[in-house]
Amino acid sequence: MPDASTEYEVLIVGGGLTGLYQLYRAREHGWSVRLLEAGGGVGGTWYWNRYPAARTDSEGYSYAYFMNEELLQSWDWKETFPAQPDLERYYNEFVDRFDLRRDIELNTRVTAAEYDEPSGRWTLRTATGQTFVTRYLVAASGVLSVPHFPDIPGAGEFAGPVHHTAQWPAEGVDVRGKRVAVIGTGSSGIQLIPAIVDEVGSLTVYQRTANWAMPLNNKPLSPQEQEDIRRNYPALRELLRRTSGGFVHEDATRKTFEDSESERRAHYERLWNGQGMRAMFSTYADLVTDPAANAEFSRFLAEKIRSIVTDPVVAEKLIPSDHGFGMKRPPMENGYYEAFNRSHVELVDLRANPTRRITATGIESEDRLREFDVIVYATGFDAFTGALLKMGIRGRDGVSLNDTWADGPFTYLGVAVPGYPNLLIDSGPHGTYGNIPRSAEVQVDFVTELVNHARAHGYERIEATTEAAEAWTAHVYEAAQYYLLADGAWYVGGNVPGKPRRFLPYSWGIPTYRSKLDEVVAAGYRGFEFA
Ligand code: N01
Repeated sequence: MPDASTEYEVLIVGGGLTGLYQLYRAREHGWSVRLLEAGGGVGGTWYWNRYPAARTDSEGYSYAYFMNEELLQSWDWKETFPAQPDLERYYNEFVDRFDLRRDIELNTRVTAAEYDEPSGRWTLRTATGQTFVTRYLVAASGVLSVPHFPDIPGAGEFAGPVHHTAQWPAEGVDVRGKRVAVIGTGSSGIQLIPAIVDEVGSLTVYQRTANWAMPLNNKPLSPQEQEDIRRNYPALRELLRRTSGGFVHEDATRKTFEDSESERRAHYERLWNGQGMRAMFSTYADLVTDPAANAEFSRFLAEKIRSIVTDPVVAEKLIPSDHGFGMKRPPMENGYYEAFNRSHVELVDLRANPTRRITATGIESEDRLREFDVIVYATGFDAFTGALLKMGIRGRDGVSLNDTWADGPFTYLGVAVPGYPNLLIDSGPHGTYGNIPRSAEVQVDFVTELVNHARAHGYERIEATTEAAEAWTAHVYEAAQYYLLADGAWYVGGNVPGKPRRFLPYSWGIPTYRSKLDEVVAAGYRGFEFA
């Protein structure tokens, strides 16, 4: 453990897949670096989200780190969509293989980060009372890393165990024969519900907004498929660089009504039977831009839900009425709809039957009190800005980032904020977003070269100009206008009461974002000032 006076050139906050990759790059370039991680282990999302059946909906081989051929060749993806334990193992193996662990400080949550203008240094304080000083503060604190707990009256009164999917205990939760409530039907709830349905005594699902889920269609990978994957990494890398989300799914080029009804139907069926996020990218080019096209696909999905869920009243409740497919990030499911055919599963529609309060024994709704042994919050995250705004960041003149972003984030390229010199953001608002390792590597590589540029020229300070940040922030919002978006989506801040409604990620895809960064570099880091 470093003593209080230890100073680094770079401190990375966050030991998830983004921060670990940043640490790898930092090492490669010989920076004096340390990584601070709040959790007791590495892996970020894949350390915290240990709920049953937590897994990616990115094909594992597209989710790998691509910068080291030996690493690529030495890891076998056992199933198409790896589960949390496999991914946690992957990040631990990565850290050990490249001897990164000696630069990682676990159980170290940053609670304050203050910039000192005269020295050009950031001082970080942690929840455990440590102090670190650094020239560059690199935030890799994640976009879905701060769990959101809804403010329900009486929430602290429940006498039994209460768990959030994103803070699932490592020893697991015993739900066998128990009366379990799950609040929330986003990707986490939709993965969890079928995974525990066989074990619980009863399951009550509290749904505020129905969601469009499609089958994940996960399957084990045979030794032959694994070998093919290892051989085909060069081609895969090119595909992932080309597709808008950095997924294996090609972006659709045809529009919905260019196909006849029967062609469309056949295409929709193929998507339903396909794997992962394919429908999000490969349905039709106008899926999330043309309301009629969107309604067409959503109608198809509604029919699917009606065909699976035997109780027509429950089926109608499970069909979203306030947004079409893709207007929110769609969850991928494995037996979710079927779970509602089980006699011990109840769906509580919170719009028709709101929660009054939580009591010592259960959840009291308008109609009645339901008693439980365990309550699970699957209520999502304070996305994109949550982690940064919880870090106590103060820039020049002690100005708080929370004040600077009171009306929503203000950034240049999602990487830098005027007034916050040497704060560089690897994962946050206004940056690129997609298959996370693929979007993260673009941003991390840019930040790495930006710091290298400053080092090579003997600069000690990097800061975005206000004009550049104004133009980028306006561009992020303008870019999002082309898409059909659900009001309550977490990527517009709609899931957290009081959060400014702003479109949070950059929406024109990873290749476009990468080319914008390339232009900035080619123009001598236009929009940045160095001193
Ligand atoms: O969170 P969510 P999540 N009372 O925000 C409900 C990634 N991920 O953890 O829609 C009652 O999507 C809320 O209702 P509403 C993925 O990117 C990926 O599920 O706001 N309910 C919603 O139903 C995903 O999109 C995987 O009306 C309340 C739910 O809680 C992102 O993480 C797996 C409420 C939250 O859904 C977030 O997913 C898991 C309240 N007061 C996560 N407040 C993969 O498969 C909120 N809710 C890769």
